[in-house]
Amino acid sequence: MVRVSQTATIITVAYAVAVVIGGAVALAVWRSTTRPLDEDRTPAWSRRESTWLVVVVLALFALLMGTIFYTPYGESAGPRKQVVRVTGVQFAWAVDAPDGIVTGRPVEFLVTSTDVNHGFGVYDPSGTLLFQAQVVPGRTQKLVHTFAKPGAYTVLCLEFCGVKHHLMKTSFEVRPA
Ligand SMILES: [Cu+2]
Repeated sequence: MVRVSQTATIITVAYAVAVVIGGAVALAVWRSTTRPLDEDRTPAWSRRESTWLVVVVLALFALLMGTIFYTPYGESAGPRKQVVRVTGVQFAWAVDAPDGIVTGRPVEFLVTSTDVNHGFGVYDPSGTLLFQAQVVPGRTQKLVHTFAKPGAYTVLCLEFCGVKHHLMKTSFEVRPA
C-alpha cells in the first residue's frame, strides 16, 4: 500500500473541487447559450445570485476550516524544541546546534544571512529535499521541522548568490533520541 502524504491528499482534494466547480461553470455557460432569451426574469436571477453567494461563501469557509490547520506557516515548536541557529554568508553556512540535534523532537531553525539573499535547503541522508526557505539579510526566518530518522543531513544554498554559490554546502548530524 502506497503511503500518501497529507500534502498530496490536500492537493488532490483541491484539484477535484476545482474540476467539479469548473465543470459546473462550463455546463451553466453552455446551457445559458442554448436557451432562448425569454421574458424579464430579473427577480428570479437576483434570488439565484443571492443563493449562490451564500453557497460559495459557505464552501470557501468550509475549505478554509478544512485546510488552514495543515498550513505550516507560523508553526510553533513547543516547549521541547531544539533551537538551531543558521547563518548564511557568501559562501558558507554556519550551523550552530550547541546541544546537537536528536530525532523526534521539533527543531526550530532560526535562519539569517549577513550579506545577500540565500536559499536554505535541507536534504535528508538519501538526498531528498525536505524543506527550504528564502533567507534575506537583516531578518530571521523561523522554520520548524521534526526529524524522524538519524543521519547526516545536507544543507545547500538554493538561491544563486554569487560566483561561489555552489560551494555553499554543509551538513549536520541528527542523532537517535
Ligand atoms: Cu547562497
